[in-house]
Amino acid sequence: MSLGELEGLLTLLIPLRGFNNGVEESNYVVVGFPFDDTSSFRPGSRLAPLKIREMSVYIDPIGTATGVDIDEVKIHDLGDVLTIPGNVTKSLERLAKVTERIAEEEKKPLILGGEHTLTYAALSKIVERNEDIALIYLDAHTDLYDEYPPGQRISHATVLRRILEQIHGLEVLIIGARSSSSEELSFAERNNIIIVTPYSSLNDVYSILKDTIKNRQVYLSLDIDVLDPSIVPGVGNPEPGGYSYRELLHILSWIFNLSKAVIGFDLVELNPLIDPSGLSSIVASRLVFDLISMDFMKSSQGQVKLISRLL
Ligand SMILES: [Mn+2]
Repeated sequence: MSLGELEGLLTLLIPLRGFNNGVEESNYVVVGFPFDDTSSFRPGSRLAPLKIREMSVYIDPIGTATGVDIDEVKIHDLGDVLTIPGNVTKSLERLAKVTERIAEEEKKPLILGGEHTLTYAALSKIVERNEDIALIYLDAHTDLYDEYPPGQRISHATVLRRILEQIHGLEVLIIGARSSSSEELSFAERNNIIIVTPYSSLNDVYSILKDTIKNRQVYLSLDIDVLDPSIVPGVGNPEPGGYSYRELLHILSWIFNLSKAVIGFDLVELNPLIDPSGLSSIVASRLVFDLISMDFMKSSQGQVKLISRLL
């Protein structure tokens, strides 16, 4: 990848875990999108990419979910997109351009938000290069408002609606939602979108995932507020009743196993400003490692199998 083409669009203070693998040898390309211009409640997620990288230095390289040593995986950190605070359109255009370059090089993008609005820009470029994708959208919220707040068409509460308007024929499954509105639910009903709540049994989640993915390629969009706020209090719009970390990892492992491949991911909505203990940021960092580790396991061993005994 020629970084020259992206000159002026990126900045990097510290790379994830200090990884300095070259882009050519890496399968995974991390990029941050420090953007929270349309946060409806409590802004601060623009600081998440930096915080996730900071915490990534302090956690151990092997997570017991997969047993993969993250230090053995080739990961390149491109840095953060230089967003323009106050200019939503231009900031999203920049992310779209960066994502397009990553996709052109056939690398897997892992985008660190920032708020959920980024999925609109990133996914549009992924879809251009890959037909027949299922979008698995893990989120406490349904993000299907037409305008939120009224007058704002592009925001983290409207992002999924904008995606569905722009990308025709995209199969979407929302998992973990426990907060919505009648406006959003009637849109979902009109568009045959299935919304699975955390009160559904995990067996049912597996069946619905299987019926939705049908061995296709998947783009995985993970709002960290899908986890319970007792583990991740540092989010803009917390909702009780979320998944435990272990439940989430089981669900993620099924997504990897049921899909032909996961071709890109984003992790959004961590807000370090309301995370004084650092817990939420540490969970986000571990989740980045677990996502990459599961993808690495699927690519190298054919399936993800969570480890019940390490030794
Ligand atoms: Mn959310």
